[in-house]
Amino acid sequence: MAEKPDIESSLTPHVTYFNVRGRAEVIRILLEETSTPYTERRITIDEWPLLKSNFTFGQIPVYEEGDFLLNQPNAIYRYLGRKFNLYGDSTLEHVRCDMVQETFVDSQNTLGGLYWNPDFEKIRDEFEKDELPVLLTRVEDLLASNPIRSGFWVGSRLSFVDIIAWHFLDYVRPFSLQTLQQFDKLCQFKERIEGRPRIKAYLQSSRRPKTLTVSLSPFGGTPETS
Ligand SMILES: N[C@@H](CCC(=O)N[C@@H](CS)C(=O)NCC(=O)O)C(=O)O
Repeated sequence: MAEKPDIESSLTPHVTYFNVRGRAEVIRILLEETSTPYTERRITIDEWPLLKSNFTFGQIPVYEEGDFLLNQPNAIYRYLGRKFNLYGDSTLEHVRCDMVQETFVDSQNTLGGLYWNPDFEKIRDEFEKDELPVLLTRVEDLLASNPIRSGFWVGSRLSFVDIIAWHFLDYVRPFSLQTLQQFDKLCQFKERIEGRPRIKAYLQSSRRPKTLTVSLSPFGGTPETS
């Protein structure tokens, strides 16, 4: 007897987040790349204080398929990797996806911490000169360590961590394009991902939020980052 699927895969995903790229952007791009229709609720920063307590962890993004509800963005990304068969082709590739994902959790936290630091303007130059090149060197070395050398982060084809990596690089771009441009392999990777037809169409569409973060952030909520 065929096993009953534990999640009804035909249900339309629904994503709740702010009207910014932030932690929902990887989710949106994975849905776009896989041509998956989805609906969204984009909460304004003014609405948020009243709505926060309605969410289990008081935080978003939240991903839903009918009654199935997921919190925690990295769990959502892994779920979509499994759902769309974008999680490597072997146990080794699967675990490399996990390792790459964790690397970008750390990298994103480093940069996110900077963007939200009230002393952002004071520490910006030093971070750009000293810390960012070290961070990007590590990240580029990790890309080069894929034994298949496919230009993807894992194995020979797209996986969900490529979208995470792309999003991180796009998060660096408005902060310091000139630093990013010193890393050829990262730039080539970034161009390849954004050249994929469905991703390209999304990036050019009005569906895409205009800023990285909400306007409360010292860096990220301004037209500089659009
Ligand atoms: N544990 C999650 C939490 C997700 C999260 O931090 N969400 C933020 C937006 S990016 C949020 O909901 N902030 C509003 C609040 O905490 O009131 C993570 O580390 O990514």
